[in-house]
Amino acid sequence: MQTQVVIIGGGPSGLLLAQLLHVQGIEAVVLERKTRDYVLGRIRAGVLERGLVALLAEAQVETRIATQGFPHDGTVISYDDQHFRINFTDHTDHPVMVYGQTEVTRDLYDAREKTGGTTFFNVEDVQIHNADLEGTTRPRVTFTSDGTDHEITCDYIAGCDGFHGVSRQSIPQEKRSEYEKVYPFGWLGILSETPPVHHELIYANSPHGFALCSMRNDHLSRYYVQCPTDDNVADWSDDRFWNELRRRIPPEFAAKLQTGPSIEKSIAPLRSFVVEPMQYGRLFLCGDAAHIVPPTGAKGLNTAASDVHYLYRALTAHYRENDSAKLATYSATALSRVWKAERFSWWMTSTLHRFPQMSTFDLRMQRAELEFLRSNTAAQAALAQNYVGLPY
Ligand code: FAS
Ligand code: PHB
Repeated sequence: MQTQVVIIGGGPSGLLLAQLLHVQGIEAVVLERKTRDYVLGRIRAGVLERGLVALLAEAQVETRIATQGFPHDGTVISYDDQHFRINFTDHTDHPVMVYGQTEVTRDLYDAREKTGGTTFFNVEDVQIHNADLEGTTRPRVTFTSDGTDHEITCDYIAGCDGFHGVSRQSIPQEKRSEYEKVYPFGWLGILSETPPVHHELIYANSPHGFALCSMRNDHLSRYYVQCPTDDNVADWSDDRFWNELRRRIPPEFAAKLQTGPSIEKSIAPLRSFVVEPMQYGRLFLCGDAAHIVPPTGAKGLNTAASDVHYLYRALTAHYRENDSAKLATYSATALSRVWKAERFSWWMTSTLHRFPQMSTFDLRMQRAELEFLRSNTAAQAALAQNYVGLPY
């Protein structure tokens, strides 16, 4: 089999890239380890930056988000007995869009099926060959799907297979540098068919730990509480979760909280991670295959989108204008924005969570950071610019 671009991974990165390339008349084959339904069953991100919303329009999948997405002009931040609002549109002229990653992925799969593009599901033993060879030797990807062996020869490979995929590992150890910070806590998240406690998100730093009140729509809420890394989700009854959430958010919101049975409940570990470079010969990494952020800044999915923007733009210049300069500088260009997203996610996590063994001085520094943010317009503008999305 031959194609122009093989995309390993059928999550949001891979599907968005495939759809954008299709719009430009560039052929791609997508390889996904799981089934479409399994991928759609993952509950993950909920907040889209303006850049991702624009990319979805460019990919011609903006119809549902235009009617079912919720623009948010700000967010609430609370600490101790204070809370205040950051106004995104005052500082940036842009809202963020609340629209679940599950729906983004669903829209992209629906669009992919309409294009008739080739997608292999249930793939196993994916291997990348000749990605680093220059000259006329073309890269190959071999794999099995439903018991049949396959080989695809291509021009380029996009590694969109997430943190546990094969793509990053296909870059020789001696050719890559990895940067990592593992946080001493996780997030216990639940989804409940209840009205959100507030019409905007609430990020709460409380003496009992971090909490986040989010949503998917007017009758589907998404909540998180910081928990120890070794907690077991089976030990968290719904009642225990709701009681813990209540005591971490301001009383005026806690009093309005409508609870109900959880329809999804899971614990996610938190880490910061970046691999450099994000390319090796004709293999290009996008999204979680190259970097991970703690979800506090809502940057995971959105930084995957900016990688896809840079790679799509580079591949289009190559195929449409015979200009490969952007391909050559993809890693440096993508990493420049990746590191800014890493910084913001680390800063939001450090400012809003209670770390084990925090000294009284550490606690005062955290409160001073939040006091400065509450009282300083420039500080609020900086948060707003990062949250709605730095320019591509
Ligand atoms: P993904 O991991 O989404 O997709 C990679 C795809 O590749 C998967 O479908 C996988 O099955 C497939 N794959 C893996 N290995 C393969 C192989 N060898 N061959 C073929 N396919 C292979 N971000 C936020 O902004 N907010 C959040 O609240 C948030 N919550 C999260 C919760 C969890 C538990 C996790 C794990 C992540 C969360 N994220 C969140 C980050 C998340 O949204 C990612 O940034 C986003 O899924 C990145 O998309 P992809 O790069 O496509 O990677
Ligand atoms: C979510 O709605 O899942 C969500 C929103 C904002 C975050 C993290 C997760 O920072």
